[in-house]
Amino acid sequence: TAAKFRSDYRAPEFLIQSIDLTFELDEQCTRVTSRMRVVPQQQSAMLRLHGEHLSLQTVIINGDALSSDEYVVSDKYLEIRQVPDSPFELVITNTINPAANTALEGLYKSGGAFCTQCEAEGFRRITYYLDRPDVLAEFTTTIIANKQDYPYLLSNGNNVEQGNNNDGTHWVKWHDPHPKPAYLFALVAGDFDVLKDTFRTRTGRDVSLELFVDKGNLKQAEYAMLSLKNAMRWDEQRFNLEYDLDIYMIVAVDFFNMGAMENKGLNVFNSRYVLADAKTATDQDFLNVESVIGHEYFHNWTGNRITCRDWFQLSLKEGLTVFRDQEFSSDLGSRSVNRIDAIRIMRTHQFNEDASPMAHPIRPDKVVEMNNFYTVTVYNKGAEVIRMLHTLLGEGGFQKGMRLYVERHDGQAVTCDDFVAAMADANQADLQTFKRWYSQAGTPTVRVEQVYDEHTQTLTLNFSQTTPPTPGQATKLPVHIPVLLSAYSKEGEKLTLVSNQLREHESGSTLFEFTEAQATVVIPNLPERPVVALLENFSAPIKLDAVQSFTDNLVLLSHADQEVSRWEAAQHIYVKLICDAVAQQSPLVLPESVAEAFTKFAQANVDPALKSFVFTPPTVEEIAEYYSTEIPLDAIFTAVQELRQQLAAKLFDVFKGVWDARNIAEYQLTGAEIGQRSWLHTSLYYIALHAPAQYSAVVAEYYHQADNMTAQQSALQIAVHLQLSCQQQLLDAFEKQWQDTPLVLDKWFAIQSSAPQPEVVERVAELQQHAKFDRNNPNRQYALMASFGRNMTQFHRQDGAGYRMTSAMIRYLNDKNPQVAARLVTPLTQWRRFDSHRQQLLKAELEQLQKIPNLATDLDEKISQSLA
Ligand code: BAL
Ligand code: ZN
Repeated sequence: TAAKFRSDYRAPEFLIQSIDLTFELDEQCTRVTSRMRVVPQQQSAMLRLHGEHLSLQTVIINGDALSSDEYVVSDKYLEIRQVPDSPFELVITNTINPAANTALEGLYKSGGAFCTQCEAEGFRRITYYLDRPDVLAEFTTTIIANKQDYPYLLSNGNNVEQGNNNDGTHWVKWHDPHPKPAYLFALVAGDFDVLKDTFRTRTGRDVSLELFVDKGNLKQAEYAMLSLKNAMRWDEQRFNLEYDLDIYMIVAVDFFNMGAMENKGLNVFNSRYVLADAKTATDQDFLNVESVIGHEYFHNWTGNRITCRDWFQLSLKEGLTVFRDQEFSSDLGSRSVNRIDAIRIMRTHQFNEDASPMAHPIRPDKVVEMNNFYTVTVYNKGAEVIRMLHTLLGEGGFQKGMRLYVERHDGQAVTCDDFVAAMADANQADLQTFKRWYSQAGTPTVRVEQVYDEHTQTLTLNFSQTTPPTPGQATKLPVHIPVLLSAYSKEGEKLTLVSNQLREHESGSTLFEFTEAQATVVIPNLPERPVVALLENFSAPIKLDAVQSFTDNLVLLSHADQEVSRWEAAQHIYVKLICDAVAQQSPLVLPESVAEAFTKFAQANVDPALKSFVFTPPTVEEIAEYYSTEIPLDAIFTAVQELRQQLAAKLFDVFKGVWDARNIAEYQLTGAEIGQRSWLHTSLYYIALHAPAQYSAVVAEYYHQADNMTAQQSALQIAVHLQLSCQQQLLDAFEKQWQDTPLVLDKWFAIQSSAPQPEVVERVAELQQHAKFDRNNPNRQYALMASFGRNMTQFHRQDGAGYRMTSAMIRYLNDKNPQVAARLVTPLTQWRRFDSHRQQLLKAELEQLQKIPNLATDLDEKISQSLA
């Protein structure tokens, strides 16, 4: 399949002013009638519409039916040879087969309901259209269906008319007054329970809120509704943005490739981001619901009102909206916890992608299959790029930029350049160098050398930056890096840093803007060598290469102002211990000084959530990113295990103290309680790791008395990942209790496939045969197979069994659901980074996959890129 290039963008030759759609819903044969007003933009006789997996029936222009020699239908397009050069009416009728749609793009069945997914290019599976985001039309949608099976018929905008027919069908007509691209179209038909509420906007308009869930699940929708109202209020208060329709609907479905979709006025959600109660959802699940509900709501302005000109600009809406949802969660909950979570995603998953054959800038230049670009790079690195703008401009400057962006571009389809221009113009800022973050792939490494001169009482910081080559980008330019830093005395007092190269920052840190390949920062008036916290709050998505002693890091762990900096200090210590053990091929030993300081920290009056993070060392996957070639996987695994064992042994009394002092009250979803639970479970993990025989029964008892899923899941995971003698008993109990609750059973699958033991490969193979493992349900695949793919040590087991099992599943999914298949192939594509034995096995597997007849473009792009 041919690649598309960003540089080839051309404005559309035709616009579609309005589209009036009628759906006669039927499982196997839904008829779609589309009446469009087409407006030619230039002299151009031929009109080419997108369309895939459709059966065309009729084409009518200005009332005249075309004969079949007046158009050409291929598997991708409908080309009408001759159309008028002034605005005309085009009516197209076609049929589709929703029941056969296992790819879950376009119109499909999820359980008993019809639903749609059109982003990025799914609308072309519904009808022939100009399926590109810069064609914005006013949509009217009429849905006709059997009333008994489908009492709710939903689409975007407002319900303007409805009625009954005398054949058992009924119909509803929806009108969306806001012109939108086709990817924001949605239709849902089914029978649901509905949770209703209202939200009064700041200008006093009442908006109806409706949340549709499977029958019997109403209670589990309450938290999502609360989160929606919080999101609506927050966007008014922090971003000055108000909702613009009279109704906002959310539908939860079980079969969904993504997390959720921001269709105008009618979000469709993967049920895992809607349904939550204490019995079935963990603390993290609740937080995820809040964040995804917020994310989709925030798209109403950043994505829907202002959309993307073309799909290369995806980060325009996604990076910005992730930034907005992160800020929402941080304003409502713990800012530090949210930041640490975001940093961990960057270091494990995004750094990995940036070092992979699919590395791409947040604004890609070349795309074969758009579905392959809904990535941690576009989303999470994209959000980090927005966060850097926020750091550089401050909250006030950033909001000024946002206001100008909305003022200039409301109702338009625009580019990342337009966004940066609004930020620059509103602040008279020069962001030319900054824009390289949009065009360069790869993770920059920033090296910092510190030299302290006692005589002049001066600290010199020598900065240098390099970005490694990535596919298609051999050489890189320096990027504009905001470096936040602070300094402390040995005793932990904060020092003031004054230099004309630095400025005070609203975060409490000092800001250095590093824009060249090299820079030297000289800071005078420091009577002693300071302890410096560098890249505070992960102020740029880079790898920091700076030598810092354990002693300095321990000062920061105990005294840094910001919790994130305290956590970072512990992480630096862990990384150094692990990498040194790997390099020296010697067992990892936790130095006494570190153990002592960690003990003090664990007993200090510190937020338990932070303690829990500090005692979570980096994963194997994260450490792997410190190696550019030939990842010493087995040695890293051993060192990480040794580190955990050392922590467990040397701090056993501390963890036991936390456990023994536990005070288990009734479950409450407050920040304080979440932090307490997390620290308690971390402590239980360590004592069970150190004394498994003694604590197996304790873990089992804790499991059985638990009244909430957070405790239940933690106990089960500890039992399984530490192979405690109670593990089978708990697995059986969990399975029995939750076999009919799919979202909870997913946890049971995921815990087993992410276990660190070698037998996990065989176990996953067995679980594929489990009666509840539905290969066509993306959530089941993500729980079992995607979790396994992230289990780096077992996925890469020496004998290649993990590779073979994964590629067999990819083979099955190739023509069933290519999007899911392409997600599973990612860990195979990184073959170049392993030893020659694994390289051979991986490469052979990829070469076999490449030969699949009718290989999906999603897979073809990733495999070809990897083997190139
Ligand atoms: N637009 C796809 C789903 C999301 O990012 O919200
Ligand atoms: Zn999004």
